[in-house]
Order: sequence, then structure tokens, then C-alpha cells
Amino acid sequence: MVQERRKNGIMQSPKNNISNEVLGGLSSEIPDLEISRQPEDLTEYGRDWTRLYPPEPCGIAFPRSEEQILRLVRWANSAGVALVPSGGRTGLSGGAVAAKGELVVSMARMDRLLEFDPVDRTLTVEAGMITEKIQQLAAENGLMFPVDFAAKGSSQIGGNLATNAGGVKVLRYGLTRDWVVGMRVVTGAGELLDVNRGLIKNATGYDLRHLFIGSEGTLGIIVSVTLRLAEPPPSQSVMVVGLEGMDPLMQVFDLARESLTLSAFEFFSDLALSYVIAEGSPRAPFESRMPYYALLEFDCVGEDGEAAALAFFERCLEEGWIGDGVLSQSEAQAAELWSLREFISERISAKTPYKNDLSTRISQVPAFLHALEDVVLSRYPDFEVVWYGHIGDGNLHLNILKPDDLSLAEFKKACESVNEEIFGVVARFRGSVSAEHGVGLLKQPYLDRSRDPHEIHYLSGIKRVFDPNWILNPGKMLPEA
Ligand code: S2G
Ligand code: ZN
Repeated sequence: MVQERRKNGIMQSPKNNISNEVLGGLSSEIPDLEISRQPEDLTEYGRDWTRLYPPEPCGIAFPRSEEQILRLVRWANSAGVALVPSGGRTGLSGGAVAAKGELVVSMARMDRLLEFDPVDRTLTVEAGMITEKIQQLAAENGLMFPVDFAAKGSSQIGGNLATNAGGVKVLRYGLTRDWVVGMRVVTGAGELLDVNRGLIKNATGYDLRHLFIGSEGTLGIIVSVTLRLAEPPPSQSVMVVGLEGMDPLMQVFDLARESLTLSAFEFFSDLALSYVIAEGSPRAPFESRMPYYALLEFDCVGEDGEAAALAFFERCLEEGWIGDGVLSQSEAQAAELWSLREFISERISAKTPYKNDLSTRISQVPAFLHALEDVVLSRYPDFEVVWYGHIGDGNLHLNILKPDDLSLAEFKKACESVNEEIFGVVARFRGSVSAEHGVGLLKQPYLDRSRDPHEIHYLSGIKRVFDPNWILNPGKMLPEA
């Protein structure tokens, strides 16, 4: 029998060799629970979109009911097995990576619609439902689920809650947490909580929703959620403008906020654009190429709407902030313009980007961008650096692309050596080392750049309350127990 080390009550299973015995105990405990140890499942379900940590789960459980999840978590507490909750696996910080022999709990089999209430204007769904399916169900009922991002076709709503997903419409509609009015969660202690029950108003103590939302699977496994839905906006237009530099970007943003009703304000660099259009579709937005581009989506109804958009565009030209631009004339063209922004992540993925997902207050963005640019230019002179993000929320995605002639290990080491300076800038601007992608494994070593030591102590205290044996996602977000 392989020697097992018990630390904090969790069996620190060596990789994939004591799990037959452990999993045998699970199958007798919950005979109808689907479990896979197929190599392709271990790889596919043992990781998210992060490619920096080799997946090494001991198995993948596919629960089909709240009851199975409850019994699985209770078994894991008694057997001392670490669990990694897993949704659409589109995470970018390693939050759903099982790299230490943990058992993955995949929500792939729990994606049912439980209720649509036309009076409450709410959808109640199981946590494994794909985000885009929720958007479709809302639209079929004349409403809108307004959290939107490129990965919506693969991500699950449970994972969106676990990271409090943001995306491209935060400027107008806020974050995932703003749309949750109820949720059922199995805590790490193996207890079921029925949180807030769909109420708009409920002044009965701490609002536990907002602990579980953004907890990255470290406090509980979200089983189902009740979402509030929004009124769809009036007709929208999309404009892409070319910018001479970062400074005009914020002047354009200020004028856009004053003169238009914005749904989104995104930006991306010309290098990002070159990767997106490299395959021939979509095409560049206009003839001239500029260092940076802003994409705006806004209400545009009738001639008045068009006139306001053109007045905004002409003012930006007169001020010398932009060099060129295009205004969508159809939904198809609006979608093609959006693809210039939404395809960035996918089109640079072959270059194994080292991702920084940073934020500061909007008022600090110009100085923040310059301070980061100074670090990047001095410390990454030979690397391709792609800038893009949700500038309207103060959120900047800084992706360092791996040179083909550099090994992943060398590249990761080179990027981490610059992190100290990057996160030093973030701390100086009182910003966040993870604006929307979560902390997971990737940003865990830098948590203290955004959270004070005594704050982290409270976070660990909260973890102990909901997951006393520290079985849920150990090592993610918080330091190991
Ligand atoms: C975005 C998507 C993930 C990435 O495009 O806004 O949040 O690759 C990102 O950074
Ligand atoms: Zn983003």
C-alpha cells in the first residue's frame, strides 16, 4: 500500500495510483454515479483553457442530481479526497485544473431548464447549462441575459458564477453577480443551502450569494441558479475607430460616454487585429492600419441615433483622436465588427499566451496603461505583446505570446520574472491582479498584491466555515491550508 500523506485531513494522493481503491469506495457509496478514468476524459475534464499545468486527475465524476452531489461531497470529506468542481472548462487561471490527483466533479450532465417565470422574469437552470443556451432561452421569452463574452458557447453558468464572469457588456449591465437572485449550493461541508430563493429584497443577514459567486469552487459546488433577466435594449449600432495611441483612447471614451448610450467600449492593439484577420476572415475594418482600435456598441434608433453617432465620429476626427472609422449598417456588419474583438483570444491561443487580466479604476487607466507599457517595452523587448480589453471597466488583457523557439518552461519563467514588476504597477495603482478571470492557480502567488494579508486571513477563515476539511479546490485562489 503506497504510503499516503495526510495533510489537513486530505489524502495527498500521489498521482493516479491509490485512486482505484479510493474510487472503489465511491462507487460502492453511490452505485449509480457515473465515473470515468478513460485517459481522454482525464485529460479533457482535468483542465480548463489554461495550458500551463498538466492535468492529473484520479477520475472524473459526472453527477446527475443534487442528491448525488450531496453524497459525493460527504463521501469526499470522509475519504479525505480533494474535489475539483468543473463546468465548461473555459477558465484561464487554472481554477478547474486537477494537477494533483484530485477527483473532478463535472457538471456536464446537469444542464436542465428548471423554470422560467414570466412574472418574476427569471430563469432557473442547473449549473451545467451553457451560457449561450441561457441567452437563447431569455430571447425566446422576449428578454435578455446580458452577461456576454467570447466563450459563451462553451462556458457553463455555474462556472460564470464561480468566477463572477464579466465580458463585454459590464459597462451597461454589470457582472454575473448582479443577475443572480437565487442559488442552490452544496457546501464543502456537505450541506445544501437554498440561497435567497429568487427574492429581489431580503434583508435577513449576510447575503451568502456574494460569497459563493466568485469563490472559484473553493466554498461549495453550485447546483442550480435563478437568474434575473433584462429588458432588451433598443436597436444597437457598432462603431470601430482607429486610434493614434493610448491617450486618445480615454478621450474618445469620455466623449462616447457623454454623447452616446453605450452598451460596450472595448479596445485592442493592431497586433491583435493582425492575428484575427490573418486567416482572411474577418477583414480589417477599414483601409488604414492604426496602433490601436476602439469598438463601441450603443443605442442607435432612427435618424437621430445615426446623427448622434456621426457627430461623435466627426468630433473625434476634428480633435485628432482617431484616424479612421466605420459604423455598422446592418446586423451582419455589426457581428463582423464584433468578431474583430471576440476572436482575439482564440486566434492568439496557438501562441500559448501568458495572460495578465488586470484592472484599475477608470480614472487611472491612462497612467496605468503607460506604466505597464514602460514595463512591457523594457522587460519584453523580444516578445510579441497583445493588448486588448474592456477599457470601459478599467480592465486590460495583456497577453505575452510565446516565441516559437522558446520552450514553455523557459517562456513561463521569463514571464513570471516580469510579473513582479507588472504586479508592482498594479499594487501602485491599487488595482487587481485578476479583473475577471479569477485567481485559480495562475495568480495565487500574487493574491497579496491585491488583497491585504489580514484580508486573506479572513478569506481563509470563510473557507474553513464552508469547507472545514479543505477538500474543495485546495491550492486554488487561497494558499494551501
Ligand atoms: C476577453 C477572454 C479570455 C482571454 O476576450 O475579454 O476575457 O483570452 C477575455 O483573455
Ligand atoms: Zn475579458
